[in-house]
Amino acid sequence: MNKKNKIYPPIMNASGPKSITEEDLRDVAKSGAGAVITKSMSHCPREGNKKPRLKKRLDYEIGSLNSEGLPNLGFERYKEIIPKLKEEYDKTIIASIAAADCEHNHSLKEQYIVIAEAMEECGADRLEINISCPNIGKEPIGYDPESTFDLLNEIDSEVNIPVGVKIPPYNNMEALFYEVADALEESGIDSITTMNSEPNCMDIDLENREKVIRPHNGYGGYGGAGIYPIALAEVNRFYEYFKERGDDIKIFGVGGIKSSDQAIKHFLAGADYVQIGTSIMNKGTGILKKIWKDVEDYMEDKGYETINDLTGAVEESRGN
Ligand code: RRO
Repeated sequence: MNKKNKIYPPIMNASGPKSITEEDLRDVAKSGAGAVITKSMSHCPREGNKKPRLKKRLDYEIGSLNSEGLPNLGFERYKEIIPKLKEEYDKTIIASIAAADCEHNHSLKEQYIVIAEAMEECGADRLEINISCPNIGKEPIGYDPESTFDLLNEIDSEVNIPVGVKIPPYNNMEALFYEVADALEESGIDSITTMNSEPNCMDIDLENREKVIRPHNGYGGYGGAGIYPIALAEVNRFYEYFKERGDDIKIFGVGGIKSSDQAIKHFLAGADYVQIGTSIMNKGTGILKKIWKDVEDYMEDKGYETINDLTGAVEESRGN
């Protein structure tokens, strides 16, 4: 469905760090972000997994590890916060939606739909449907092409705002990549956000010989610097796939962006927008303005007039 909404500047926080509380969201809204995205919200409020569940800086600054377990205020609370943000800041608001077992009778699909409708009603400009959380105990929907199609197609037909989806990495799953890409294309969605954290990763504290996080036997989602080459390839693979088929599905690139260099590479690989998670968590929302300024300087220097000219401009290696 064609329900366009342009975001400028095309840089924002990633759902997760700095996006749970009203204060977090105001902090992003006041920054250089072109859009504000919420932490994925569920039907019921959730406390999340037992701590320690987050290691913000892994050794050698190679990224972060988390098994947060979807802590959030529950959709009813975001329904109150979003209209305030809309009124006070001139920013696109993206509601990230997930589903998890809680004390009521809705199926996971019903939860997504109830929340999606509530978000449209309260003025969210876009949705990002999270089907890739690595930390709530079940195989993410994003690894099942049929359920992915079914869920997204239904949500897209229920709301009149653009529907995006946040997907997991498919880096070593060639056949699944094509099945999911087909499902996404056929579902009618507006955009994809690639990628969520790399699932089932681990680190050890050498001093006390303990795993650094506690839930799920110490395995969690890896984000930040080290996933950047994986994310870049995911962005590029989807970009090329959609381009070849003539699809206008927009791409939000996320994974390992620390400075303008990585942001520019995400755009060159095919991203229309970029999101930043781990670096915002570690350095604050002020980095958004700085990164975007450096991207603009690069564009001016290289003679790119708009970000559209940069998106997907990477060329094959000439072997130099
Ligand atoms: O809250 C989390 O554990 C979490 C989520 Br919902 C997600 O989508 N990705 C992630 O790395 N952590």
